[in-house]
Amino acid sequence: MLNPYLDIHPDVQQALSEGKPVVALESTIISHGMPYPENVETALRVEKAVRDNGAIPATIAILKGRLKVGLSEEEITYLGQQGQSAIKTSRRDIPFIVANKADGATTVASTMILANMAGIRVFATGGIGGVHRGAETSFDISADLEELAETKVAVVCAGIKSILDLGLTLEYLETKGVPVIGYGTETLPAFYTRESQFGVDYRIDSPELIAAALKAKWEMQLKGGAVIANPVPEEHALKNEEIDSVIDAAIAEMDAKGIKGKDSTPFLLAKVAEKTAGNSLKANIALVLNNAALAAKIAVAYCD
Ligand code: PSU
Ligand code: MN
Repeated sequence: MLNPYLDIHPDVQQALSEGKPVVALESTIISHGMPYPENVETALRVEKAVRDNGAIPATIAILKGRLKVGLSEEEITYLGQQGQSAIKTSRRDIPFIVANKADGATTVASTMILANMAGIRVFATGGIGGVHRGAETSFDISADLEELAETKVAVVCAGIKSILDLGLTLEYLETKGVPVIGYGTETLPAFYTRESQFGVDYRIDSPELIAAALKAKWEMQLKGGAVIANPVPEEHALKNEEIDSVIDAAIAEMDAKGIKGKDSTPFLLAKVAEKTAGNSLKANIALVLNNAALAAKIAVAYCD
């Protein structure tokens, strides 16, 4: 590999050299998205779900300034124990984490960048960043959306968490030419819930057809990624009433405390987790596993 900053795990490197399917996984979800020790357990189960569905997992992070594509169990545990003290690393942060030889947990945007450096095309996570509520005055729009516009990686997620403005996020993605595919659904899932009032661009029910669309997009040199929205499994979905008031209160508290910039999303994620206790964490774990399995199937189809 020509990139002197990049360490690709040997299992991942071997799969890539042989043209076998690989699925990228992010690490902010481990450090900032879930509490320890559930975060480590989940990260390891997610890797297993990728393997069980025929692909090789590559969890991505920055450790001691090295860009890591594929982590060992020890490295995942280390990152999980750091929790919120790991540095949340998006596109703008990468070179500084590297220069400082620091540890960085990668967001969707930076995970896409590192996956692309390694040549990985499919990525599974829980939820992506988006346009925040009130963005018309705060300008808070996640760098994830810009990355989806630029970088050739497909992101499998459970839709968009309603800490965000779903409608504005869809408008932004449309402007940037990023397709939003609903896997087996006509409406955009909202992370904890299977449905929202918004439609997806394309409903596709087969991983093979999703892979074919991605291949067509990239073979004709269209830049950018795709969002594949996979609803949370029915038995773990929460009720709107359960989650809406919690999110509204979390946003009010965030505004009152003047929290903004890169701290907004972690604050909201932590508040929602705290206020909904067990059920939201169960849903979160179930949907990430479900996304890992789908991403592996898409990666397998993409390599065929
Ligand atoms: N949304 C979620 N769960 C998450 C995140 C977002 O439902 O874990 C994390 C992801 O790592 C995502 C990041 O890339 O937050 C977005 O942060 P920001 O809004 O600051 O760009
Ligand atoms: Mn932001």
